[in-house]
Amino acid sequence: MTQRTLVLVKPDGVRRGLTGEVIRRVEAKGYSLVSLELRTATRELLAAHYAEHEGKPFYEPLVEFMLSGPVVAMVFEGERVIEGFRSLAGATDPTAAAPGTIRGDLGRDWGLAVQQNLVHGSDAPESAEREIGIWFPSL
Ligand code: DAT
Ligand code: MG
Repeated sequence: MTQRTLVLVKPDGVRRGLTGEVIRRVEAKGYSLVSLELRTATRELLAAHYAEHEGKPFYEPLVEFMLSGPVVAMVFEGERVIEGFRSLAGATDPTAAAPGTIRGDLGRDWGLAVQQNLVHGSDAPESAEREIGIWFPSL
């Protein structure tokens, strides 16, 4: 089942120069890059992107963090890429994320209000479609 997913290299990943490493891992797995853009998010865009988390304790710190610098937004395509990228990314908490994953190998727990965990990946076909529409309306 060929799918598309939205991947973001978050501001911590861009700042730390890990964009290439993230792309390398995803391409090495066999997924294809469909679209890529370096951009600075806006509050409006993030409100749509993170609508499911509105009202949670980490929501405001999450939005502030995502506004703290540019992100690299990408669409990848491949067989079961939604689940596959989540597997490459690892658990949300970088300390708990398994070694071998992007977050497990490269993410650090800074004891902050929000997990600065390097990457975002859509978690289901419906969210992938919704998120790709938000970040890449022309796709
Ligand atoms: P994921 O990014 O693994 O899909 P999520 O959708 O549950 O995780 O949350 C979105 C982001 O919000 C996550 O990447 C980091 C932050 N976050 C989630 N839960 C958190 C928590 N309990 N404490 C701090 N930050 C959290
Ligand atoms: Mg999520």
